[in-house]
Amino acid sequence: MGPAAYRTAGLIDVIAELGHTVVDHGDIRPASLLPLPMAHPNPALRNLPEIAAWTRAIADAVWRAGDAGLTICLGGDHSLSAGTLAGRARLCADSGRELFVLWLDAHTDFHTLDSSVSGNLHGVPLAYACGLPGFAGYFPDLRARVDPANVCLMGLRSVDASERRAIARSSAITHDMRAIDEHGLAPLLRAFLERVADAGGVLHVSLDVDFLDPAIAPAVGTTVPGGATVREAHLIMEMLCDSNLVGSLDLAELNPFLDERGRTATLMVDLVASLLGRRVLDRPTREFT
Ligand code: B3U
Ligand code: MN
Ligand code: MN
Repeated sequence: MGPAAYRTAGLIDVIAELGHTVVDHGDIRPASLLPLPMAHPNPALRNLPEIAAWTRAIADAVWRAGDAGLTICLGGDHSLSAGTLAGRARLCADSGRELFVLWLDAHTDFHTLDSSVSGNLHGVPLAYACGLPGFAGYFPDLRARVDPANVCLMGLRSVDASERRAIARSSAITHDMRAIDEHGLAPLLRAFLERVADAGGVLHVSLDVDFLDPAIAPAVGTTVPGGATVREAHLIMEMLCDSNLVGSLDLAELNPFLDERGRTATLMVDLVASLLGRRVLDRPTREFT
């Protein structure tokens, strides 16, 4: 229901009104909605064959969409990013551009199929895309992986013990809410964007609704208090717009059943608008180029 809620909240018109041409590829479906059952030693895993089929379909669609414009993927829970990252990594491998990932989330989503305790596969997409072990034979083989050293996670405030160890062992950059409170978002993000720019890279942004504080974004199943404010979230999107580095965006975890009069969907649409150039005032110079 996420894509329908974004369409109802006016996402396409908002983007078009900012002067962009929108090509809507419609809702993606896996080749078969009845995938064969898959046995896995972790009995907790839920909907494994379905998510594997979705991952394949989304990766193919993202790869076919190409890298000419900015690809926006509407979810759906965060397992959608297993597909989008696989597709974007393949595109980058084709073009020789280096892929960077900004992961905006209360969670790291860095479980493997073996380590997941909840069995919810929205907890694994980043680990899969980074090529952590244990996905072979279940999820589609990656044509190209994401280099964990090119990943920056922001907004963390709920990390399982095994994920905490795995993310610490990886070379991903992690900014929990404490880091944001101590330093502010802007310098942390600016440092990462400078790295992307220096490498001539292209950035994929994965925005989980639970990055935002539940008081402003209630429409998500895994709310965690203490999230980003409206102002922090817009600042990120404005800085990303100024950087001109973003090639793709995921909007993940919106659950319209949990929304209050569409306010979460509307906020997410407003954030996309900031990313795509909506401004309060014109700025004489770009903050970051
Ligand atoms: N790490 C927990 C919680 C979680 C991850 N992503 C979301 N929730 N949305 C898990 O279930 O794997
Ligand atoms: Mn997530
Ligand atoms: Mn999350």
